[in-house]
Amino acid sequence: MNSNLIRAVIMGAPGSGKGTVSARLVKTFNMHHISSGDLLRSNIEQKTELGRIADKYIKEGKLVPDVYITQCILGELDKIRTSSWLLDGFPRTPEQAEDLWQAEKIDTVINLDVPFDVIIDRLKSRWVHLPSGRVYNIGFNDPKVRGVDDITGEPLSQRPDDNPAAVRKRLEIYDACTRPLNEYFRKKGVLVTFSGRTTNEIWPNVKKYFDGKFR
Ligand code: G5P
Ligand code: MG
Repeated sequence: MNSNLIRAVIMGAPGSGKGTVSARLVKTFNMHHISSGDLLRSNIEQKTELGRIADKYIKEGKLVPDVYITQCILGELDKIRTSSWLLDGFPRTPEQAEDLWQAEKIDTVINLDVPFDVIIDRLKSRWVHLPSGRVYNIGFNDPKVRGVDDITGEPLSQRPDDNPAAVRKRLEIYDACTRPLNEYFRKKGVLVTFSGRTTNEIWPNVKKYFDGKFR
């Protein structure tokens, strides 16, 4: 296996900017981006068996059970053995973390630390192009034409789990199930935390870290 490959995970609360930082990392460091949320939403769109199961959990802001998501993600990683990759949104539970750690060699886990008050505000103004996963935010990265995807010209929508009740649930679950994984990866010696209130504040530090570690 090529030892220059990067195998990285990006973690952080819902809306902390994982997708936004991932897009910048993928462009700068030529990595495959695997977002568990995008994969599930694409399964829902295509009405697969996994999509049918995931739909109700996602709408309520709850986690999809480990058994479905772990198999799906490890299967995706298997398809890109010879590429660098960035895993976004997985793992989220101790069981997922352990299964991933057993299956793959992880070089680094990036943890985005953004205050909840900032996140709650942001998610109100998020618009997405569901088929591609492209994400916009009014006042931060606006689409060129309001309500329309820059690349395809198709209409943008709001995510069903960005309503206030689902956002509250997602943040609660993050605190209870996912935040404790920081300690798990810290003990493994691979965790790096980046704190800030905006992606533009966090991104230069993430880039500098990747430049130092992987170039
Ligand atoms: P997802 O899709 O993984 P979340 O909840 O983890 O969803 P989300 O909402 O996708 O995370 P993000 O990727 O961290 O957020 O953030 P983002 O999209 O980049 O940024 C959020 C918004 O803020 C965007 O509009 C962006 O443009 C804007 N923004 C970014 N930076 C700034 C800034 O500096 N300023 C401003 N003003 N705006 C900014 O998972 C969804 C669901 O799928 C299931 C669960 O049900 C989950 O709830 N799921 C799983 N279930 C079990 N196990 C797993 N591993 C699962 N993975 C997914
Ligand atoms: Mg995301």
